[in-house]
Amino acid sequence: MTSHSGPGATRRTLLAAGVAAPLVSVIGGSLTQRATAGAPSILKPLPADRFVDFGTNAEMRWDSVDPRRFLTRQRDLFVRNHTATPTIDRATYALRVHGDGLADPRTESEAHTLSWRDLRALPSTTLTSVHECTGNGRSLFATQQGTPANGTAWTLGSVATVRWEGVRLRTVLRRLGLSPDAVSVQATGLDAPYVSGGVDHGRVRRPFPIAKALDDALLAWGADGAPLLPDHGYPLRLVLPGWVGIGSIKWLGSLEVSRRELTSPWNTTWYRMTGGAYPVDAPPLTVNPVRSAWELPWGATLPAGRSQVLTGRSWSGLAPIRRVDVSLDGGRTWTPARLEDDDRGGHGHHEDHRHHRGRDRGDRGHGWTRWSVRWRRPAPGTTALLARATDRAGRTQPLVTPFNDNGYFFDAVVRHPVTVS
Ligand SMILES: Nc1nc2c(c(=O)[nH]1)N[C@H]1C(S)=C(S)[C@@H](COP(=O)(O)O)O[C@H]1N2
Ligand SMILES: [Mo]
Repeated sequence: MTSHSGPGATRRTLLAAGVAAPLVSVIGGSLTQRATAGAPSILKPLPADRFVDFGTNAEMRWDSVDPRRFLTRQRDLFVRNHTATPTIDRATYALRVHGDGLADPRTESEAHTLSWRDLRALPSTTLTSVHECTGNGRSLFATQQGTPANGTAWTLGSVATVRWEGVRLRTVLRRLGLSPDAVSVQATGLDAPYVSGGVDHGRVRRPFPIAKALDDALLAWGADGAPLLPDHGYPLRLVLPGWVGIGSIKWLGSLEVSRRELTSPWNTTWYRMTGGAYPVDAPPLTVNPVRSAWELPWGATLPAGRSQVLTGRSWSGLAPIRRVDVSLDGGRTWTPARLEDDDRGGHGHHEDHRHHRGRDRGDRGHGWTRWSVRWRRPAPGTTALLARATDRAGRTQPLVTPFNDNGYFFDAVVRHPVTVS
């Protein structure tokens, strides 16, 4: 980065040099909360042919997915809001970074502030990742296993594959200067404090290990070649590829870097396994499991006696998908599906070289894998379609997911009902 005059030049210069004098904190004037009664939590259109609207959350309808399109467009992306989408002005926005895990420790009031221009002056990269809510598939605990769980009754539509654009978090941390003793980073959103059951839990925030920060964490300002939509974190969100969606904090306001383990209710109370057969000290959830979905309406009607191609997708937070087995007769017989995407599980990595600079080649991540199967002249009747995926790390979908109170990680093979007539 070079030093030049104009707003933000001082911070850029300091970032480049890896040293920084205390900067006066400027934030707060940039944020307008939509606190008005009746104001929508989600701002983008949610047409009924593409979304199931749960109020503060909305899931993508799998029957609206175009089998020819690999990436999910932002307009089609599910929304999960604990609060309501805030309106943030990029001109006065700043990301604050503080904590004793910095080489030059900073208290909260002494935080480094990075303006939009500071951030955009950093080397940009692209990264394709599976973006998924921890509770995806939750309603199947009730409908398939007879044990209802607490929370939004998603079917399988709180998942996407997104090609994000932004700057690696490690780039930012290294330029600011990191202590070798740093162990934990806490990301906090600028949306309103989360109030539930009369308790104010403070702003949505979740800590994650420094190893993830230095591996593939991204500060994203765009997706599919456009700025983030307000509902998806404008102007800046964190992306923790492959990890539970709650880790990818939207409307990112601050990062605390610490020499001790940080906590928040989002890793001590929620987003860990409770109830069922789980121990009381089950660890916070991190990497998403393996799951699959058919690109069909739930209870679809399909034509009898006609040969037809059925499509779907499988994904894993850990690794690309290696194989997918499908059953067209409720699980009696199985056949391998034909995989449409290459073994990196994505097409994004050879689409775009414009953003690649220096040693960062971009797109180390992976997306989901599309697949298809030909159904030859099915006989009339009702049956269930099943898909069972295995990822390159060797993880396979189970037939039953052990119950937990909040319905996280439903990864069992789903029985998708269809009628042939
Ligand atoms: N600030 C903030 N970040 C957040 C949330 C939130 O409510 N507030 N929800 C989280 C959850 S639970 C998920 S699954 C993802 C959803 O991201 P999306 O709405 O862009 O799809 O954002 C995460 N980041
Ligand atoms: Mo989530």
